[in-house]
Amino acid sequence: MGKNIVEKVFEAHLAYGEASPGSRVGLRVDQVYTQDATGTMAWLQFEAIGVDRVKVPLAVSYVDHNMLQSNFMNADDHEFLRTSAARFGAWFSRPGNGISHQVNLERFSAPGRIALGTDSHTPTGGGIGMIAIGVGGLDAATVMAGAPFELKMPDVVRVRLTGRLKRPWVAAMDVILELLRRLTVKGGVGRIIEYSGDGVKELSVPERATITNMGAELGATTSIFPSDERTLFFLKAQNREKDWVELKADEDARYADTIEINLSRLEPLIAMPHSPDNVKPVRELEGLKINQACIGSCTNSSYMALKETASILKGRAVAPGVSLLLNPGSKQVAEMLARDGITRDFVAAGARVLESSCGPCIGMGGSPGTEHVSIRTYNRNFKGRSGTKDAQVYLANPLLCALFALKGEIVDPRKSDIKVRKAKEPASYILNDNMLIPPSGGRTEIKKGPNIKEVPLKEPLSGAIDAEVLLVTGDNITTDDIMPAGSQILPLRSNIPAISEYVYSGMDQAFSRRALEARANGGGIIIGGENYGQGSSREHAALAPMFLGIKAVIAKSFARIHRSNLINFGILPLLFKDPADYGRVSQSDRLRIKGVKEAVASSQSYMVEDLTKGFSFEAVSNLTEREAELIIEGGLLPYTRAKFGK
Ligand code: MIC
Ligand code: SF4
Repeated sequence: MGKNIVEKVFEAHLAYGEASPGSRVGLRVDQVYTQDATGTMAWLQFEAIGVDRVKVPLAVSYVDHNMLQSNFMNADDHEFLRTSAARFGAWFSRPGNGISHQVNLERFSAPGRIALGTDSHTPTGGGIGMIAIGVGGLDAATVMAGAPFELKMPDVVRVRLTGRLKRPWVAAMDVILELLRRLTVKGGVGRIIEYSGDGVKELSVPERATITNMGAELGATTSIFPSDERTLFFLKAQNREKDWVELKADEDARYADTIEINLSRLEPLIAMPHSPDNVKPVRELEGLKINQACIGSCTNSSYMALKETASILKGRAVAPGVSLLLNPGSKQVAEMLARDGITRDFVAAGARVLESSCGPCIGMGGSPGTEHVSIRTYNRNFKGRSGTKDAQVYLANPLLCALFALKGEIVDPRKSDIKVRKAKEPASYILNDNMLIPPSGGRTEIKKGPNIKEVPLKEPLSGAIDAEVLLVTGDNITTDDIMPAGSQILPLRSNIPAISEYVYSGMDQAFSRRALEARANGGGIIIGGENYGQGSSREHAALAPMFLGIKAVIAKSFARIHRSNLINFGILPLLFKDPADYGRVSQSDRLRIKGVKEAVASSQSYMVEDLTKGFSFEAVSNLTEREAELIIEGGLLPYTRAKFGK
């Protein structure tokens, strides 16, 4: 029987198990990369495991999120990351070198390999034919310490692309917006998206990477393109031809499902507040005034995309009342834009040029004003994520963002007299790796600033949970809701006691105070709806609740990375056996679950008594053997220490 690309790559990396949907597989990982906002914890955890040097062929520590230095904290973290990379044998990508996903695509990604990254947009590497999966910091740390990466083999869904992106104002971003429109933010859960069809060869690697990057918003484990002549062309242009291998599915490969998209028929699309799947054709929003346009980020920062965008801005001016920001994805891109006068076109039109970092995407500067409308080429528009609670954030391709910035409002681009000049894919990129520090001998002393605190540990699981419901949430709660980011909170990522004060602060100011009170009295429980914990890989959305004494989350369903993070920190993720029971539990109810340890170890079924209302309901956990062990031990750190540490 024929194999699809995912099966081929998984099989070539099997440490144990079988690459068939639904079974547990252990994978040998080729590359692990961290970014600073999740990386400080990952490297502290690596240190706590007690292994001398990283045990994967390639590890890279990037700095791209916490770039605003309004006090000592972020700069101290950068220094910690630099010295820990040197100590433990990782590459270090210095602040200014760019956003991890973009730099990794340019300088390290390779078809047929497996990479893990401590960021949910790691699947950007799927654009080059790499299985690239976003994980929590602790998962990355254990893999760097020598463990295989274990996961339940997802279903593989084929997206067959036909035609080509020939309509003006349509770009790669519209392909993924179309998929989000059809599948929603839950549509990819438990699945890997594999692209195929004649339309694939019409897309360059950077365009493919835009699509796989934002595939994270589908909830998919990852997305992958074949590796073909276009892949070879890109690798040659990066002087990495030797990393190329061909990768294609067999003719008779099998898929769980097939979705067809005709690229020739796509029209310009836009995601409306506050979810990337709230997609409409741009024409339906004609006339909406905008205050801000942001171009760049890890989603839409390729040299070609920005060159085409500059052709719209050239010789024109941004509308009064609109602030246009540019954050190029990497130093390589920024350097080429400068060399070719493209930065000049942006600046001349009135753009504010930011450094190569995440910036406004995560509220690290560039926050919109009160009730302002911001249109962005980024991948997420969750409420409040921009740093402004009542901002209205829309997502669209860079060509559209530039056009709207000039017009001051959303217009139907097809009626515009402005012509976009197509850019040719570069046959060579500027190769200047002077901000990438290779691994060194390992005698470096690790420097920790005063804001860097020890990783808290949880005690092993006890026999019963008797705790208070601290919050009942709706569907699609994001990790930005659970553990907000932004310029005030992000610098606290290496200080769990301090960052814990902000858990759920955007939704409920009093949450952490109530949780701490409950901690002294059995702890807390959170009730969630569908797709609980979607979005980022930040393990702080589990680690900080653990610190606040949360014992369990009972939800209708979980997002993959967040569920793993909960388990990694010893918080029990339970599912309502009957989703109708969700509506019966209220905030402040006292819940008791007896025999927890036995249920985790064997039946996976739990009788939850609502002591306040006097009824019981059933919950289940579907934990694998390893996950059950982790929960019992109090999380992955104590477990790994015992297994791999000194
Ligand atoms: C995001 O886009 O949400 C982030 C910020 O990059 C996160 C990582 C983090 O919270 O540090 C992600 O995507 O995983
Ligand atoms: Fe950075 Fe935004 Fe990309 Fe996350 S989505 S890595 S915050 S640019």
